[in-house]
Amino acid sequence: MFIIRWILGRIILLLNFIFTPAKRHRPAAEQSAVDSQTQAMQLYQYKACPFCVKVRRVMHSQSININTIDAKQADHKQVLENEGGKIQVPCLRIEENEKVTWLYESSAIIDYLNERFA
Ligand SMILES: N[C@@H](CCC(=O)N[C@@H](CS)C(=O)NCC(=O)O)C(=O)O
Repeated sequence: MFIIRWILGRIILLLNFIFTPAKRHRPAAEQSAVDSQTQAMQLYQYKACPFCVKVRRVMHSQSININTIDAKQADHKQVLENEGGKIQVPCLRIEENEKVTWLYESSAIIDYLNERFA
């Protein structure tokens, strides 16, 4: 089972690489405004998870630069479970006005990013 999942994961990464979407180019000032907002965000994810790849593709195509956190690492997984509420990726951690929101579900994350930055 592990080996099948591993192979599928590599195929997803390969296809993602081959069909990398074009990147949006914003004027420098606009991009820097977006970057300053996304500094307060972190994407908890697995490298080869198809739902995470889906979110990363939107981030790439919209030039949304969000720090990614490898939730396979025990310490990060613990934080995700303790603070987010469950171990499921992708999960977007958003820190705003000293309030932290953990947004689960790839479609909800994509809708949120599109609404804010697309
Ligand atoms: N409906 C969710 C599905 C996410 C999902 O199933 N993620 C898997 C990884 S591909 C997961 O987090 N599994 C829990 C685990 O690996 O512990 C979404 O679209 O984000």
